[in-house]
Amino acid sequence: MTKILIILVLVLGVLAVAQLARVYELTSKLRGKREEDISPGDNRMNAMLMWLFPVAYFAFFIWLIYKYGPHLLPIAASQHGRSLDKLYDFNWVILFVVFFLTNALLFYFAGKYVHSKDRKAFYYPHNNKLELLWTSVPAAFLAVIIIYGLRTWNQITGPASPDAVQVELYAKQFDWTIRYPGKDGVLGATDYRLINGTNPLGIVTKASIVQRLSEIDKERAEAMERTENEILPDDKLEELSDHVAYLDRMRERITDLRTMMEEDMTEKGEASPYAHGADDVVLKEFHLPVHREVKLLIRSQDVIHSAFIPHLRVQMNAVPGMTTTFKVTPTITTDSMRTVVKDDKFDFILLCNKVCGASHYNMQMPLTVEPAEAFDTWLKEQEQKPFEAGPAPEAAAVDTTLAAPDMAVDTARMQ
Ligand SMILES: [Cu+2]
Repeated sequence: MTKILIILVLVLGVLAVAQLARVYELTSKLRGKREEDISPGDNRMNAMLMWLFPVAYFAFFIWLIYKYGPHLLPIAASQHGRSLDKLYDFNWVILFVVFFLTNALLFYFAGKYVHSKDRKAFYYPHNNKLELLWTSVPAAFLAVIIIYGLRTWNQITGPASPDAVQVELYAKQFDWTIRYPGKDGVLGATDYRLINGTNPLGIVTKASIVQRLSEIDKERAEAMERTENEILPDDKLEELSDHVAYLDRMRERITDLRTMMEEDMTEKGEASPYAHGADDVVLKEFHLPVHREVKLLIRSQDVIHSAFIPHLRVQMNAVPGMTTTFKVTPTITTDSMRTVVKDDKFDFILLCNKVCGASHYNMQMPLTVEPAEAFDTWLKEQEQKPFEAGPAPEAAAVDTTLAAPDMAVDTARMQ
């Protein structure tokens, strides 16, 4: 209601001003003055306004910075975050100086050279020295901005050191799953065909392959039984036979994957990516060590998401079908940050920064940054309950059409 009233007042105000202008026009006509005649008084008033306007303009600008400045990015809590902020501030300083200087001069001269009958404009068509000056000075400034920017960019996007801690951020609609490499320090290979309730990232291990195959066989047997023992309409029968064909194709591909894995492991031994999945730790909790370089490996299961940790100045797309990376060294622990921002409940946060669907707004996870020793202890605790996707590898027979494997999986951790 208040809004409607404000709009009404504004509209009436505009109408009133228009009517006043009309009255002024008519009185000028009555006094025998031509409408386009501009008196020296008019000119002086305009010149004065030219000087008054920038005062209001700059005051408003400074007020905006004061009012909304604190809503820009929060304190940087990572190494590259600080250099990024320095670059950002450096650019702002240049922009502010140029903005105030050019606008101040623009309005000052507009007011100073108010029209005067006794003054004639000075004809000054060209000056090579001036041209050179106003081309080279901005060019030099731009070169500095670009070189400084590129150097910072290269530092941020350069390769991570080989002993950086590997952490995988796995995005799907609409949550994050975190994977740590376990004792061997290397993340194992993954394959989407192995994704199921207990192996949400599709980690390739002998056990997970056996489990997935047995699931497929069970599903196939159920479908076959229905086809043989139930009286079903034709379209339902067709649907079931399509499904069986799909399961057969899936089984073949997973068997191929197993062959590939076995060959790779025989050939490369410990260097094979398939040799590292069994001890990977999959969690719904996100911890990072302070002052230690971390290499984030970012993947997506369905659509494009974006991993965004504003305090760490981390942002990288999560693209289905590929792994993107971002290296970061946190510099402030969660505890120290709580003291800095004077909030006991403060947590760093991992957000999705791509509108990825209906619950995008809620695709977030708190992040705990802790001292390196505390992180190591925490990770060891998680390793005590290693992620297992099926029976122990030695129990895995090639023929998996038997009973469903014993699912000794800590599913509670996956919730
Ligand atoms: Cu998302």
